[in-house]
Amino acid sequence: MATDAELLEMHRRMLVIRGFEERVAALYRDGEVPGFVHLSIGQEAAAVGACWPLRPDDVITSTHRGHGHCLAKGMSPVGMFAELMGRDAGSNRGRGGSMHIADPTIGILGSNGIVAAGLPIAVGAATASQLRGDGRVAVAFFGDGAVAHGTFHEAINLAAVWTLPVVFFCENNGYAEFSPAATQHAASLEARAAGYGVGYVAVDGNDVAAVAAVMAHAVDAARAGSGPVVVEATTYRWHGHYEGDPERYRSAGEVRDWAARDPLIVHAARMDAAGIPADAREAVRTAVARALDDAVDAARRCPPPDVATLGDFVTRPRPERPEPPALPPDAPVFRTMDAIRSALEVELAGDERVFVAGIDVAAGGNVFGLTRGLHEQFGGRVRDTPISESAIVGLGVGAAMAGMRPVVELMYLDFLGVCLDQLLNQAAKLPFMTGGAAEMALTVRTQFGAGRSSGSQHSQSLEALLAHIPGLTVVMPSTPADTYGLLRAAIQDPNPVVFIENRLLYGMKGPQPAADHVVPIGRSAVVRPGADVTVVSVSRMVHEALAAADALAGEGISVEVVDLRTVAPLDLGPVLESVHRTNRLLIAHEAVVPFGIGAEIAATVARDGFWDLDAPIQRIGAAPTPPPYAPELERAWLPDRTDIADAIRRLARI
Ligand SMILES: Cc1ncc(C[n+]2csc(CCOP(=O)(O)OP(=O)(O)O)c2C)c(N)n1
Ligand SMILES: [Mg+2]
Repeated sequence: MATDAELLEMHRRMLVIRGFEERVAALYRDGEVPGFVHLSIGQEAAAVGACWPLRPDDVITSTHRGHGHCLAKGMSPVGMFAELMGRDAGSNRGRGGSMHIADPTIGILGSNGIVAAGLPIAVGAATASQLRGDGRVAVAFFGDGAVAHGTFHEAINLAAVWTLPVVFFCENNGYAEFSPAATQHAASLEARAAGYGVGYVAVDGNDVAAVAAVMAHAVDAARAGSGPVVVEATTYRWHGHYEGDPERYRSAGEVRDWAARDPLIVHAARMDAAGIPADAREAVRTAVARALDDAVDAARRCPPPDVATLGDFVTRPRPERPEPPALPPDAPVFRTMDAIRSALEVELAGDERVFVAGIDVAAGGNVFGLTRGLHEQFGGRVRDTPISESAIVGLGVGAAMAGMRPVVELMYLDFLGVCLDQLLNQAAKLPFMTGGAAEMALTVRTQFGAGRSSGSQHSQSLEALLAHIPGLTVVMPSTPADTYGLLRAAIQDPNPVVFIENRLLYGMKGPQPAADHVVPIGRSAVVRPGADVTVVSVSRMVHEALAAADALAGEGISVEVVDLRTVAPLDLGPVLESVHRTNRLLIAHEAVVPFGIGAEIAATVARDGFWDLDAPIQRIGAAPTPPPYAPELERAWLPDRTDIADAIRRLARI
């Protein structure tokens, strides 16, 4: 039973949310708040009750309708008003807005404009908590509409399999946008929870004390290690889906019924029953109103961000590192696959925050045998996941936000297609959208490689897709030593890094560097000096370019080969310097030519002063079709050393 003081505090917290959002509605109407606004007026009891038992270091993930959650978890209204007005002093430095309010320093890992995206992020934070044994619980807020999303399924299943301390808190307000819940789901949430082997509790989401009591139990149980639980709070929103919604979908009778159950009315009855005097309640109301009016005034006085800071918070500064010394000629030899395994081993051993997760990376040691033995050595820090790529990348995002350095594996680069949101909208954007507050030291290891009839869905080189996303770092090493040094740098990097290996190189041998070999990210390298033609390449194609250069040396054509090593950010300094001497440029990659990274390189080289090149810039890549299966077709599709040599000859002759 809540004490009188607790009931009064619940009352105060709900009034803060109600008053905050009423003011936001007015500010939006008057044009002081731009963008989209989704208000939760009518749902205050769910937000306050759900956060009631949380410790300051517990975490929440929220939704597009998240003002109430953030206030209930402890954010100050002034920073939120300033954010909504797009001010530099806003909670997200004016980079987030209503749908993205966050403050990771007090456990708010973000409201989210993507339905259901917060669930795997909460799972990641809970994984961090489980690995650290710090007793933190994650609460994932979501709406009834989110239950239809695949990400919901992946997140809840993973949390159940790993017995994670997460409470999945559904605010069932009866609608997803304009669609009644009955048209969206054929089974109840209770039945679904049972299907995942997860506990379920229903609660009147408009009764704050009831929600707080249910959540106290759920949070305690999760903290004690009993795994995830689903709480479904039935509630109702008074405003439209968004401000300006014509609201054609609800009946007058429905609105009347819910009016009697407004959370402030329900709680007033409880306070009446407890004998809490009216003047105490009124004093709270007056104080809240005054504080909110002051907060609006304070936010109005804040200036907008300086436009000169537009580029801030996209990428965190990387550790300054020198290029490691050249490898001695008598260095021992190792394979690319040894490089990956030993880089993971060294980072796991050296940093408690590092963990590895993915499909069959633990007991099975990865389908290519890359992680064999690491699970035996590091236990739960090397863990198998279900086949749930959104949850795999999402758990990496959430764990990174919780301060870990996750290394998650996407078995094949092509599988990007089933989890792109977590890279595109979450990992890449959260540091920016939180004004630099979100940690995102995430590494996504993956591999590709055509040439072995793996077919259209297991072969493609998709780095340009990733490099086109501001905020992502994309690394594609070509040698065992670079693989070792760059993977270590990726894991240590404060930014989200997609580390793309070429599986045809796994068995390739090369000199093994010393254990402390770390290669700086974002630096290309001249791997063969030459005078007549510059060839820029990446990953396995570097070796094809080198073979072509060898063949052409006999014909008197001297070829300089540059290995990009990192695709984003591109380091074109050595390329420009080289082209300045050779005046001829060929770019060779395994990806299809149109819209590939070759286009970006060609445009930059052309812009930066080489209009008097001796020949037009040439690009070589795969034909613009999906990767074919038949070996004959695949050979015709994929460029090789012969194609590169032919292109160089043509360039050299012009
Ligand atoms: C992945 C994705 N699909 C669609 C949308 C558009 N959209 C935003 S909110 C919403 C309805 C969500 O309903 P629910 O989960 O019940 O939350 P509520 O709005 O009721 O709080 C939709 C379809 C989106 N933002 N993200
Ligand atoms: Mg809803």
